[in-house]
Amino acid sequence: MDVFGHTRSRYSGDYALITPDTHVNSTMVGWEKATAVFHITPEMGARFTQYTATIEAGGSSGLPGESVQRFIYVRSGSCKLQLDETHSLSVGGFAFIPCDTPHQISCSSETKLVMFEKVYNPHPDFDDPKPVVGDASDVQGEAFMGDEDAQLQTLLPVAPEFDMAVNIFTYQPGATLPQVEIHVMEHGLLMLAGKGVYRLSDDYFPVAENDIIWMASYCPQWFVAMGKTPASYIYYKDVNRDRLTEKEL
Ligand code: UGY
Ligand code: MN
Repeated sequence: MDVFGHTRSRYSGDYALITPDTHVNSTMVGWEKATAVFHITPEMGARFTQYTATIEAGGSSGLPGESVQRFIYVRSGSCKLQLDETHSLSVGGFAFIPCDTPHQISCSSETKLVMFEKVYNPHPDFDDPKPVVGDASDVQGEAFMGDEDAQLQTLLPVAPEFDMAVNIFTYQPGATLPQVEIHVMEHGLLMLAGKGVYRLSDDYFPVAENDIIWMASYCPQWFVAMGKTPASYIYYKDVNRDRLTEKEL
């Protein structure tokens, strides 16, 4: 008999686990032939958004709101990004678009994009960040805290003008986050491949490809990769700003 009325999805104040069976589409004003699933938003208590945008053949993006910076990562399909010039992005391609920067994403076949957006908090001592366009396969990984089996790719420059970071973490089976982390930065995360167990607060969840997680500031977190193939996830974090002068959303 089919199991019904159950899901692995959880929302628990300082974290959320969001599994694909619970996704619900929203329309997006200003976008053409496109829908979004908003996974993580301020309604949940987050200070950023994470959503999946699905653009059909012939569809295109709209602009984010005032002061909102946008990060896109191509999960499937391909697109053209009209920015300073036209960039072609395929799976693994990514772009950071500073706030209030005209741009458009257009697709000639169905394409899924991982989207992170955040209101920019300028730093008085630094100029605003410039656009970044790249491909994850060109970004060198680094052993995380000396562990070659836990490779961290930092997709955006580590520089004070950026108030957000997006990284890809890839773990060999059996590799772990070396400590239970408790920190002020919040995270939005998408499992790109593989599986493992995520500790969120005092709970432990089996997680697999396409699961999404929100971790609030100070949510205890830990991960172990399991199975026969590497586990990887892309994740957002807020960085580089004085906590007392951070603008309220
Ligand atoms: O960047 C981080 O805080 C990262 N180590 N956290 C995580 O993977 N949950
Ligand atoms: Mn962390």
